[in-house]
Amino acid sequence: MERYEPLKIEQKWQKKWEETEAFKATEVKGQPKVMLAEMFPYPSGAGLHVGHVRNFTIVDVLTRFFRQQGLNVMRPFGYDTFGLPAENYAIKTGTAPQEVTAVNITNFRKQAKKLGYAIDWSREINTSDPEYYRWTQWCFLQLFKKGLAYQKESYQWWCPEDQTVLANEQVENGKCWRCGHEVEKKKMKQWFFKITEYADELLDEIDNLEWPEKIKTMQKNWIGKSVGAEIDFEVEGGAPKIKVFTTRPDTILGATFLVLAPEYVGLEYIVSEDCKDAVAKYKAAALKKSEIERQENKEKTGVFTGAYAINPATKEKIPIYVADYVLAGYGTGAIMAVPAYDERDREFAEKLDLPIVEAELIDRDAYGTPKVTYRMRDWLISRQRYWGCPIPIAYDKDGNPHAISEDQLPVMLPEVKDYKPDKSGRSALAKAKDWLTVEIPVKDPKTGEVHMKKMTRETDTLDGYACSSWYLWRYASPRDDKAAWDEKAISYWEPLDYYCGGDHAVAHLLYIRFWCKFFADEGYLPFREPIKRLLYNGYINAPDGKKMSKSKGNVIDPLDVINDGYGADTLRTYEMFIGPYDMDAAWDTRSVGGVYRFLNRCYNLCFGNTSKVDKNVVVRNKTIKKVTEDIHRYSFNTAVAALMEYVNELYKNGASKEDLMVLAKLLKPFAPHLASEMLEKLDSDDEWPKWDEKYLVADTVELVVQVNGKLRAKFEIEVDDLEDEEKLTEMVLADERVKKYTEKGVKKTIFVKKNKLINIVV
Ligand code: ANZ
Repeated sequence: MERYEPLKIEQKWQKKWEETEAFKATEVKGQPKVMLAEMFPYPSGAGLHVGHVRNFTIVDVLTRFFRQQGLNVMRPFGYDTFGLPAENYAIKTGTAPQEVTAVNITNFRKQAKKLGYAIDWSREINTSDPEYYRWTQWCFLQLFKKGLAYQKESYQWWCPEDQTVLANEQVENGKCWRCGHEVEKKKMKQWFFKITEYADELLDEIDNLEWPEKIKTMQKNWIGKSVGAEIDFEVEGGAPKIKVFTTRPDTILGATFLVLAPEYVGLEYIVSEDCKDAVAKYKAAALKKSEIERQENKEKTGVFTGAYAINPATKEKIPIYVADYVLAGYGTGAIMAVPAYDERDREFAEKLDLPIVEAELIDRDAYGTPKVTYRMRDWLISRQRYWGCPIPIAYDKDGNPHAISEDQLPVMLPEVKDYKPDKSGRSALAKAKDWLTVEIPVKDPKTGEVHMKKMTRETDTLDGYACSSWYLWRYASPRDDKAAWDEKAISYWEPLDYYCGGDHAVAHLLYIRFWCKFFADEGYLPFREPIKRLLYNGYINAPDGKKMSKSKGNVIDPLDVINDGYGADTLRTYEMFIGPYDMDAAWDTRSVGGVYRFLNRCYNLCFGNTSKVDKNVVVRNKTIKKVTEDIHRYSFNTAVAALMEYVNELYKNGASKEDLMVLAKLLKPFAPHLASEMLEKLDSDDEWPKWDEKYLVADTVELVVQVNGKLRAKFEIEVDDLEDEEKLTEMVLADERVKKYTEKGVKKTIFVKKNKLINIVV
């Protein structure tokens, strides 16, 4: 008999699948479909890591399972390629991100193929491909036309040393990641998507999704709907009124001071002359803190503005403070402080020795206009970075933004040599002088005539999340050059049935829902929720339980596992066996060996002698049922465990051809190469087997009987009978096999239920 040689078998089947385009998906009217996808990866230079393998294999197990059940299945693949890592690499090395990305994609594809995924490779997409981002730009323009992409001043991290804007992740402890200089916030005009327009719908429809509860809760908290009121406070000396947002208008009698965010618009009209310096100093310090820091439960700080407001309920004069625990972007950026009822206000009052008044509660509507507020803000999408999708906008000489016309798309990302943003805070696109000027058709509002007008292009690029907010729809018709997605194809395949990932609970998963609702409203999509079911997988940690990281030197490279001779089937099966899919798990090299031995046993059983008698019909049917139901409830680890038990039984009793066919079919989603090899040997198709209930009526267990400690007989009994000691003892003592050892008379019987054992002492 030949030996199990995974690498040989895997190469053979991968070649076959490639040549026959085995996983190409086409619409078949009337045939039920399933579409599955993982959150597409960023193709880093390091290649696939064990986390990718877990994520992709979950999708693949389901893909193959549904294929074997006769459904029309689509499992596409793509790459999320724009973003900072490639750009940072480009800045450091001067290599074009386009080049690096192409190399990394080639490597990722090669590695994914080595894992034997049932991917329809004709549907591969890449967000930095002009044929793709042309349609990202089209999407932007639709939002722009409807006023849902707009510009507004906003604070950005700014490094005064490098003279450049920084992304959040480039700020480390308040310092620039590159030069270490302290960063500050600078006000700049930025582009936003108006996601808040859909806040209510995004919130209301969460409960209908088949998503993990924890993700649903995170989205709800992120949207953060608050029902409260706005109340106006007059300011002494004639400065404009201060509007506060409160969820507790009924506590107004206890409002003993007001607090404004340091960025409060109009602060300068409120602050008195002698407090100006102190306030300015405080504001400068506050701008250096992130919002997260400001919300942390640290000691409260703040300064007096020198001004007073009138509490409309008590008519009392109350002082106005500035403090960074009040955020500029929430509510109105101003609060009435009620230290008797609000914890943060109490801390602040105690620190600054301000009055705390336990006043009675009054009617909520007495002074307040009802107001609903959301924690979610509009989505800031402009980046002063090179490696992103160019925003299809140009400015006239007065600085007004105009849409690039759709037939001028894509706005190609220009080639430059130096990828660093320049000193004006603009991205490296500003250095492409030839590219900057463009002529676009503009309609004269009076005559209606269209003229070509010279304009200057936008040099900001889009946040990468914009590129990933519609990619699932591109999968329906990835080579379409007439539209972002084809109406017919998308109504057949989508919404997506299964989506798997372990990140982006609120960002990506909220943005894609927002775009879906918008494009449904525009008539481009026939559904309002893009993802039916979400599987949120856990992380794989190093053997010591710590996060894998290059610096700790504890990274396991999945390709090493394959190339060490274990093969992809072992790697895949192991990563499904490692634990419940949604829990973090630590890598265990010994257990990899265990899975490898299990696959060897499968191979040896199949290529060894088969038994002519069918002794395993009960366990076979039970295994079919268990594996089927386990995969349906995503319990992949217990499905693999059931297969291992099944193989143990087959070893004990001998395996019939039927037993082996079932084994190979059930194994195929996990170890597709080996299973294909087995099915070929058995001359069998891979149709998912069905179980016959008649073999599963009662659950039975084995009862062991000893006489004076020696094993004398075994009984197959129903599980429920373990509860009836008398009945069991009676049955055992009456059995011929036992009787011949107990003729001298039974002294006593000992029943150990836990071990399913009866010991008879004679
Ligand atoms: C008076 C009051 C009394 C408040 C009381 C609460 C309890 P949620 O529920 O999260 O929406 N607030 C309003 N705007 C704020 C801002 N920009 N930054 C920080 N805090 C702000 O919280 C709403 C409450 O948070 C509001 O109601 C306000 O304090 C504060 F017993 O007003 B409350």
